Amino acid sequence: MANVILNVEGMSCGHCVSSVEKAVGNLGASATVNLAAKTVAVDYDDSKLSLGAIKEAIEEQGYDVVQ
Ligand SMILES: [Cu+2]
Repeated sequence: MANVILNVEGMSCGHCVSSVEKAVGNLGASATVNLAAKTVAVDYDDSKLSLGAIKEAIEEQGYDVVQ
């Protein structure tokens, strides 16, 4: 398992939080958004899922993964 904290721009409300958490959840990972800090903490199985796929899922929702 791996844990990363991504800096994500553009999240502003509860709707954004649930979109991001759902998109990452659909990949079989778990995401916890911190709106104030503009971060998304992701726990995932790095033998099954790449970090790139997670970033892509977040960006598909319309947010920018800064790192
Ligand atoms: Cu929002």
